[in-house]
Amino acid sequence: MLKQAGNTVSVEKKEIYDSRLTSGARSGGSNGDKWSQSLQSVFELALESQGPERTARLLEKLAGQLRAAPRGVNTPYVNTIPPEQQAPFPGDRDIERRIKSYIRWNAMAMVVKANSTTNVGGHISTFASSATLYEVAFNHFLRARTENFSGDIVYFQGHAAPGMYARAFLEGRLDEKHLQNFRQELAEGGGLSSYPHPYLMPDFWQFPTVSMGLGPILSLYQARFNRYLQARKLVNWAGEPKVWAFLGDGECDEPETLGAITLASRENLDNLIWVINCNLQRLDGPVRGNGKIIQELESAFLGAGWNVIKVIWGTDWDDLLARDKSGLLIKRMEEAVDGDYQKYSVEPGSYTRRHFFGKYPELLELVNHLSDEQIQRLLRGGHDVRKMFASYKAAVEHKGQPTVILAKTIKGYGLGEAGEGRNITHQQKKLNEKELREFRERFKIPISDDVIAETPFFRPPADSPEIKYLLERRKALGGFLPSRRVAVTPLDVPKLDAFAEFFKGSTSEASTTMAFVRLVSVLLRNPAIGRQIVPIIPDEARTFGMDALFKDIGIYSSKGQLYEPVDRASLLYYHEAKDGQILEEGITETGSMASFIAAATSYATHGVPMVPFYIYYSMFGPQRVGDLFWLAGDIRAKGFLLGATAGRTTLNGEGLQHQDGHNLLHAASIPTCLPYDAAFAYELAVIISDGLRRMYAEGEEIFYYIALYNENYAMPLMPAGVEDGVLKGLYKFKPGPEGKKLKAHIFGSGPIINSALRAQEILAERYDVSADVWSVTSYKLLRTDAIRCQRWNMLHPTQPPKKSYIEELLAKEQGAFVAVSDNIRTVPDQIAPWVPGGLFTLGTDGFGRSDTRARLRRFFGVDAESTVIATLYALAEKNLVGRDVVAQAIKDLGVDPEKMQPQLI
Ligand SMILES: Cc1ncc(C[n+]2csc(CCOP(=O)(O)OP(=O)(O)O)c2C)c(N)n1
Ligand SMILES: [Mg+2]
Repeated sequence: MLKQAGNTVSVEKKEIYDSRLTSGARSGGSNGDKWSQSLQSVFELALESQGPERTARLLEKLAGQLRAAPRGVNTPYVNTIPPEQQAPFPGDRDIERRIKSYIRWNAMAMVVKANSTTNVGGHISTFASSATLYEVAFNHFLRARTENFSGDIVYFQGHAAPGMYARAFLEGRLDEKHLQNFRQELAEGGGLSSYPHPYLMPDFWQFPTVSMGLGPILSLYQARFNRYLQARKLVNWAGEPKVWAFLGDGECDEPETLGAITLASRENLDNLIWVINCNLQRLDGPVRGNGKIIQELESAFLGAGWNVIKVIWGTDWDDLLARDKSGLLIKRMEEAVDGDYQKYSVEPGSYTRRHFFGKYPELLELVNHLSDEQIQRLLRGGHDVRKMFASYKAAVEHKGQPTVILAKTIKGYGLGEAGEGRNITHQQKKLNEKELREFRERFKIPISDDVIAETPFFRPPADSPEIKYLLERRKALGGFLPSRRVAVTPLDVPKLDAFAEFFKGSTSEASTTMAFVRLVSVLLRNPAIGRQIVPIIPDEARTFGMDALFKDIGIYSSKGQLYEPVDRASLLYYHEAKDGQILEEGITETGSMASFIAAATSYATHGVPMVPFYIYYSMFGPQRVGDLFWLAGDIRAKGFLLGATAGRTTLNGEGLQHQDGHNLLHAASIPTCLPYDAAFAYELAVIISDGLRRMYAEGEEIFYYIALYNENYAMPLMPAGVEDGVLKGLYKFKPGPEGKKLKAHIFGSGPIINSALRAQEILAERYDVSADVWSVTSYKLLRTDAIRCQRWNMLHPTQPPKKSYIEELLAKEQGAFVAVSDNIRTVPDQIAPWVPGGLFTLGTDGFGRSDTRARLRRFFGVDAESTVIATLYALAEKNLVGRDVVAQAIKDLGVDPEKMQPQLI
């Protein structure tokens, strides 16, 4: 029975496949018609013999069974495009094969060479499996930027980088020296970066991809951002660029890869094409040894509403499938798991004959005419240029949905015993002479025996048919790829006086978040750059008081607003519009960050500078999606990141998971990021105004991280001449009173500067101490400047030493220095080595808790009283006051010396 049932299933699948062959209809074509005719006649018979009521009951019962029946979302394990619907391949297959073989060789040679003298690593087998996927795309589809066209956007799989370099070598864009120095970037003359890194190769790479999952999610949001630019008429493209992402099947394990795919179908992103190289292996072994990654991905993508094109079998299989009348071949294809297929790629043809075809005698007969050698060479779809061309063509022509191409390949294809299909192949970096000879023979590389051991690079002469063909193809497609070009007109950014209202101070209380929202509204109204502003929010606009912007500038929605919003009558209604300016991303920090990056690189990608302001819960910033923050540095992003509701004690009620006291440190670790911790509205205005100048007028490829807080207090008037200090990271905000016995200095940042200011009063009134209060806007910038000077001094020991900004500024200051921060102590400690006589730091180390700000600040020891005690203690440490004074202050100020430790370990 079971066997019969199995057969029935496979025969049905065979019928479906056959029907595709004959009618091409995905739904089953004529086969479907037969079924519908049969059901119709049974229905009519029932109606006639049983009457309408009983027929209705019978049908209801059947419908009930249908609802309960399990329904998968898979099509048979064969190519989606049947042979007769396949677009013919327009290229010269022989020349393209030779070009591809040379690229294969050079890609392998650069890794092998590098590892013959160094241990710098590299990957051979990823590109070996995807060479055809890339070559067909390069020769026929990927369009570069030209005067009239913005250029397709291509995310290359990071580990396939050697293949891209090897192609650029044939194109004459790179020379032997570059290839020789693969992964040796510090060698004389420079070298090639391991993976796509725009920071390291700014004229070549556009998009970093090697942290798995980031390329895919960036590509999704990039495709959507392209639509946003068009909807807002910020670009005027003759044709819409396609966004292509090449990724690995193992990479699909990353939540970033699959986690946002419904965005693409929801937004009808038919400008997006993913090519997943299903070589069935990842780093350690099979991706789904016990299952089928292609089928698993197919159901995920079909379920998510994508157009799915499977390219599983090469042309050789078409004949076998056509001749198999029993449906057994498809049944066998479906029975075998990926672990089996990997084994077939490693074993000789005789093994596949015995174990794959041999399971059913009919299948053995089907391949009787093939030698073992021919069986072994039966191509997988991803290695067949004709199949790949047809799938790409179908993808670029598909309307209304994004497309994913699932191409089956063999990892390490062509490496033979050196790694083809082997579990070790991902790490294979060396080939012995025998293996090199085999590789050469297989791909017919004209390299002689006497030099083969040196793995020389091979480039045919410039006038060879191969080079001419390759250059002609790229010319027809607009030029070379990958290629990064920055040709952008500077923006006419507002001068500082445009922000005058923020310098006046206010008696009414406000938070820095409120000041920021106000500042964005000012910028949005600016005639020169208002339209370039891109506010990005992950479902927190109301938290930050940004809902006021909804009505003014609208929330971007490709569908406009199809419903009457419930709050339509109110002033601040939820206003979605086709040309809306706000990107309201929903609850996805990853997606929001991907949007930020698309906007932040628009100056390079499209030559259209955009000014993103991405505001989010500070805790869910760098620590949540730190790898994307890091990537923002590599990709040379420009824009503003606003870590709102920062501060371990300032955001008080939300407790441990929300209270951020350390993301400034994460941000500080990114080389191109300027982290600022602003205390006052005018600081914010000075920082943002200068950021606009540096990034969009001067063209610096940097970005800003600004901590914003939600504590309300009166915003002071800007003291004269502090702009430079605000930008450099430190300035004296309020000197202590004259005529006191003792001198001290308190560094404060963000709202905690108010602890310093109250401590200043107490110290003066009760302890005869004049404490200057300084605002520290950026510990990182002070530190980097100091390190730069220190390093120069070390390397130029006999020359007059340079002094950093902080050293200059504090040189003449006397007394004790204390820092108080709503962040962990490591944040202020960054500058300790350059503070005269050392720095005593108060911070919020340990987990946060829910309570009032007052109690939290006492608990962590960052309130005014704790700051007074710390200042007296720092003075006592210098023997400037007696320890009894400190003991008395602890009593006077009511601080419990035995209170709980916030940080236990
Ligand atoms: C986020 C992240 N985790 C881990 C790695 C290490 N790593 C590099 S390649 C690789 C396997 C990739 O497999 P797959 O995506 O199938 O690509 P293939 O090389 O097979 O084409 C892993 C785990 C990485 N680069 N990024
Ligand atoms: Mg793989």
